[in-house]
Amino acid sequence: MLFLYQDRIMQKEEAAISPDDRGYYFGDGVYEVFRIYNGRLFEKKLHMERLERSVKEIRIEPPYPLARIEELLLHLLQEDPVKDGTLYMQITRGVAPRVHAFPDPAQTQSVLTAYVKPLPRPTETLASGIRAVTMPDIRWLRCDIKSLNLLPNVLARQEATERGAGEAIFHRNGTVTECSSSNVMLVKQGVIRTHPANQMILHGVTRSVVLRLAERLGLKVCEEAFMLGELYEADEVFITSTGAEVTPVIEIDGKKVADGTPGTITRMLQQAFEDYAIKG
Ligand code: DCS
Repeated sequence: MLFLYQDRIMQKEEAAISPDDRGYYFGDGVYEVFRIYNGRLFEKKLHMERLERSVKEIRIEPPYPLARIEELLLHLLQEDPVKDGTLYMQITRGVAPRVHAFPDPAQTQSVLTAYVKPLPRPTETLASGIRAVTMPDIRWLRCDIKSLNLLPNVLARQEATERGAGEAIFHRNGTVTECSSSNVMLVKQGVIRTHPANQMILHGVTRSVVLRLAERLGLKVCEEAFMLGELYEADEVFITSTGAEVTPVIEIDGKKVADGTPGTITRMLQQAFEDYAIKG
């Protein structure tokens, strides 16, 4: 497997990541997961813009200008082509002795790594939907930054898995935010509702694509938070993410969503997403 380390492509086994990397000590870094459809990076611009925001917000100076980073990622994909897959990339604050405060920028360079991985589309769960469980959102208050610190997300997804569910839906005092690695939307009386893109959620690329497609289809969209009770009472619920696309949620905390089958608007959005992303 090929691996991008700074501006060099190597075999993954050859990459030597320092134990003093601040990503390893503190999760002091940011990441992106791009979807690859038909050998091309999907919504590259939105991912690059989010990356730019993430590094800015945590005050990391990327090792190269972002335009150069984009070139490096494209070059990696050229060297390691896949039809359907993902490109994972991260930037950490770099290598320095373990001290909480930032290292001297004159002596430290941030570290860029990336790789490409084949990943088929999740056809089974797209068709059948998934079960979800709800959990308190115990994350920090800057969930809009795509940081490497994912421990609450990891614990939540593990608990969901142990409870036989495919995703954990987070709430803060009953207000639904998003999920462990996806955004969540409901449909009630024909209106699509999802948490506004503020500091409490990650501004998902798939979320924004789906909202755009919904509007194009003439569907009503409302970016206002909703409560757990409204989630249970929804006509339809679905999650969106780079990996999950538009995946129906058919059961929450052991209770069926409506009749327990994927909803009509969810199906429309899945189709619109497929037409837009895959058939192009
Ligand atoms: N919310 C959280 C907490 C996420 O981690 C993700 C993506 C999303 C929402 C959806 O965002 P995108 O639509 O831009 O994918 N999580 C990435 C991850 O960690 N693996 O795959 C996607």
